[in-house]
Amino acid sequence: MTAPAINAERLQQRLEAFARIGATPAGGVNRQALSAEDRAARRLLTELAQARGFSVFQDPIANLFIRRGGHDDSRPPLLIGSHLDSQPTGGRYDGALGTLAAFEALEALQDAGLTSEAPIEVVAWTNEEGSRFAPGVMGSMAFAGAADPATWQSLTGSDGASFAHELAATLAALPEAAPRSLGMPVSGYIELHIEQGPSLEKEGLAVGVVTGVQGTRWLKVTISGEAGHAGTTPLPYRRDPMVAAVGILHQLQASVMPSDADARLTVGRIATIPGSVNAIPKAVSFSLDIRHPSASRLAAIEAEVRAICRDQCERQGCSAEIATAFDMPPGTFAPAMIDIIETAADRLFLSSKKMVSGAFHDALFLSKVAPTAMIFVPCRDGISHNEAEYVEPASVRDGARLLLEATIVAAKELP
Ligand code: HGY
Ligand code: MN
Ligand code: MN
Repeated sequence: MTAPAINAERLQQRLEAFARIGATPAGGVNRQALSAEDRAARRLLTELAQARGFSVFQDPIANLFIRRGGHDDSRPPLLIGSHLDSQPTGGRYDGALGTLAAFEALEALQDAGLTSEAPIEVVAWTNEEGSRFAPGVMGSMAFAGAADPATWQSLTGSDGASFAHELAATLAALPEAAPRSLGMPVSGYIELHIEQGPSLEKEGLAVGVVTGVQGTRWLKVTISGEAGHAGTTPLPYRRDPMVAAVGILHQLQASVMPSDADARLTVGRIATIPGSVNAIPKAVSFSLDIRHPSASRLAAIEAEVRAICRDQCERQGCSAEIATAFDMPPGTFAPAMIDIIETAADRLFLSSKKMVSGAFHDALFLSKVAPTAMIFVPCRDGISHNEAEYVEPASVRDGARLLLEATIVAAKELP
């Protein structure tokens, strides 16, 4: 079966409609996991699915599935999709593009009166970002059996919300979605996503054929010292956790990072307790997001972080507590699925290159249970996790065309 045309116009309108859910004044979206905005986006997708006669399911971690049957419904479904949750000041394409392009693929097949061999299911994974509730990729991790959602029930969000409460509210908000148990056999998974980096745009390439994902580790560092008076406490008498924290971060950025061009370190959050202008803090906490394509280097960087924390704390008479909030080892995708995507890109005359993803994705956990790979499209200046995130309509169209083309082949060829 050759792929029918996707309706680029309709997809663009869908992207705009979803961008209005959680829209921020600067043109981005704030649609954090399991929030009212996330629930609104899930509802809209469910209503679009019901209007098409597709069936809708939800599993216990609120992963949302939209199913269109195939010629042989006894076969495990091919999953295509991404996520609908966003960063607090996120862009309108991160996650939404892959989810809505997957839905467009189902619509295009239906409009053309074509039926895939295996059934196809569009999936919106719960809490890919991990920003409100850590860790990220919760839905796909649980689906792949790599984590037990019961361990997350007592989590509190960055906004103080209860994970259990927000999950229950999200599940209850979609009674139309038939409940489904966690995990199921899947014939394959393809995810379309923006690159969130500059290389495709710089090299003038239409798409990226993603062969794997680098590793990610999130640490929460809490430095404890002694609270004191800002005016009366001479410096030598202080045990100031902020001085230790600044020493740690300076040493990491000045010595550890420059020694390894493939390493990435980000401090996205820092807080002091009690947070009073005129009191030496009792404690300082900060997040560390560490990335590397190599698992051994990731472990080595974490060991360096721990050694530097010990050393800087000793100098300041402070102590450090380091908790691992997320540990996602690097992974590689299935050659069979990579090949399906690459040959489909050639068939569509879309210039492409193979590449590893700098961002983590739900696809990494799906790759543990089914042949999986990803498609990237360029985004302007490689900007993402930023309200200015933008994708040219031509790239939206190319990514969706390639997703549909590869989906039809995978739904036929994968067992
Ligand atoms: O942080 C990440 O890599 C993903 O974009 N959430
Ligand atoms: Mn994403
Ligand atoms: Mn993201």
